[in-house]
Amino acid sequence: AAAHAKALTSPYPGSQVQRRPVPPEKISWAADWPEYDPVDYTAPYVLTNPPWADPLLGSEGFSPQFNALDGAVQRESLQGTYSVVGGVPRNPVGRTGVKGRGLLGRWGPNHAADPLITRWKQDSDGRRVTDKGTGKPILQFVAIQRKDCGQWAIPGGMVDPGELVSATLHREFCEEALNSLEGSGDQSESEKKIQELFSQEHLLIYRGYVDDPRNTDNSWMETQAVNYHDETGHLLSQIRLEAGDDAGKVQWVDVSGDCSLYANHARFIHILAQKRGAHW
Ligand code: RP5
Ligand code: MG
Ligand code: MG
Repeated sequence: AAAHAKALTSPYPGSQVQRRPVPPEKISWAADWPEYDPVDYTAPYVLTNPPWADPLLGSEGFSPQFNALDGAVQRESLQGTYSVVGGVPRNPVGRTGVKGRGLLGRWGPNHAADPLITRWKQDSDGRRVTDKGTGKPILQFVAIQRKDCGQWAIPGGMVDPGELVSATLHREFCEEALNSLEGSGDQSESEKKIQELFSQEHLLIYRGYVDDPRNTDNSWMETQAVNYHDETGHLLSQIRLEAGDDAGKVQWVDVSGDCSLYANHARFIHILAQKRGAHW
């Protein structure tokens, strides 16, 4: 797997904790480093046993089944089998300078889903806009500004235990980009349009490890980024975006190489642009 970078940044999100610096050549667990001494950090809130978090390892009655579907909790990694050393799972990409769970709830993989909602950029006459340099049409995607760090990102979120990833993608988009909760009874016109968009054919853009700043040596983010595309632009033209939940702002953003986004989301957008033949 490719190395990580955001997973090495200090301070650890939401804290003053400085990660143990990890030089690039020591990221891999295969690199010998007997004196490696990561900082132990699990956010106080995670230790209060919220329903989305695991107990401490070694707690009575907690015997997680790693590399397996553990009851409703998916502890298999999209990266393949990960090592469990002395009962503690190991980040499949490598060292991060922090042990424990940081802000993450699960030991091992923490599964998320990222809905990439796209349309072609149009001018006021409804014609597609192409980039002057590359001559390729410009794609737009729905981005949110995260409340936790102020960075722009794909409106993704965690897969609840037992939840289908397709349901997570739809739910998180509604929560973060429309500020609506589905299943609230009678469907509004816009909910129907969104329903239609999510039942259309989609494109898997990325599945695997996320280079998330919250990752630790023992807990890490993984995602499935899936593209739902409004080819004509008619489906989404009347939809009013409204930020909700952990999103502070929401807007359509032009896809380009200048995108600076949370974690390695820009990489997902790059793959998306290539798959759709869009300007980057
Ligand atoms: C990223 O964190 C994922 O790619 C996804 O966008 C997001 C999920 O976490 P929350 O938005 O729920 O904090 O790693
Ligand atoms: Mg969310
Ligand atoms: Mg989110």
